[in-house]
Amino acid sequence: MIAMHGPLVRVQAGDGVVVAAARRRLEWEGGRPEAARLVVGDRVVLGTSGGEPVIERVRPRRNALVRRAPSSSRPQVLAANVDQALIVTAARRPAPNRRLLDRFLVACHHAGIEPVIAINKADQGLDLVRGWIGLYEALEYPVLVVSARTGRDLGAVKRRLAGRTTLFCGPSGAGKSSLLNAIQPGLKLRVGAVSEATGKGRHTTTRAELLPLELGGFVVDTPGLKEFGLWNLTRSELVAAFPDIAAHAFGCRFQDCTHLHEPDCAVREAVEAGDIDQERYRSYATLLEEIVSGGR
Ligand SMILES: Nc1nc2c(ncn2[C@@H]2O[C@H](COP(=O)(O)OP(=O)(O)OP(=O)(O)O)[C@@H](O)[C@H]2O)c(=O)[nH]1
Ligand SMILES: [Mg+2]
Ligand SMILES: [Zn+2]
Repeated sequence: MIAMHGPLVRVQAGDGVVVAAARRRLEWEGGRPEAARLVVGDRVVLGTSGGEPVIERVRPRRNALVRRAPSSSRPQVLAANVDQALIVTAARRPAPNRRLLDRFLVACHHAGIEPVIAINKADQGLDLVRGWIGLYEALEYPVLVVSARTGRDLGAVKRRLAGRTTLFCGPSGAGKSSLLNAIQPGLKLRVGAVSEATGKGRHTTTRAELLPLELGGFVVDTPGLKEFGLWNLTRSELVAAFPDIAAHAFGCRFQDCTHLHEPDCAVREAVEAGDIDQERYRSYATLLEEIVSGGR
């Protein structure tokens, strides 16, 4: 499935594209998923009704990147059936947001989607990111430092994309669409300037869309996200998604230690000793509190 256009759905069928309506009662093979609405990346079975193409069934999802829809208690699926997610962050404008980056990393881990961190706009200078790139590399997340404007290291991005389906995600204005245009100018995706007043993007891309690459493979360009609330994670799944925290958790006195306030907590000791990065620990603590309070 390529994109939703109100009631109509654009579907890649072989080499061609078909515009189809979805049956009112879609059949979800393998059972209804948590968020039973078609999303970009869904694999569907087409039939016809009155001579017009219709979507009859949806294949089981191999994976899905899900967040809590803003100010609601419902899940929102960003895309399904992707091989990897390229989490795009600007080097300076909009200001890099470690908390949001960690949220994306946790959600990818939970969904079983391989994350790749892309620091775009390297031409703006790397002083705001230099201090922590090595930390993420040490956690074995690939980090690409690139520039859609100057073309810096776009070859590395292309090698990552070739032959795979990649979700481009990150805040508005980070340059997701610009990177895709730089890689494949024929895409002609709309891009929008970062606001001078707020330093934020202007939500230029308004719907997720699956795009075929000349290199082979597909990308999903998505609208920038301001928030990423976790959906349906347990405490232990959260710890598992923080390899740096998980590596120390076995040393805590209490087996069910939350690493927030218990005595003899090996995680907090490691933070104090500088063995766990403070910002990573803050991300963990924020997300844990969100889980405990039910996501509000
Ligand atoms: N200096 C510099 N500016 C860039 C670079 N890449 C993108 N930009 C600019 O950043 C602004 C935002 O780019 P977009 O590609 O629209 O960002 P986006 O992430 O797709 O944003 P949304 O669609 O709103 O989520 C545009 O003005 C781009 O020209 C870069 O490598 N260097
Ligand atoms: Mg865009
Ligand atoms: Zn602990």
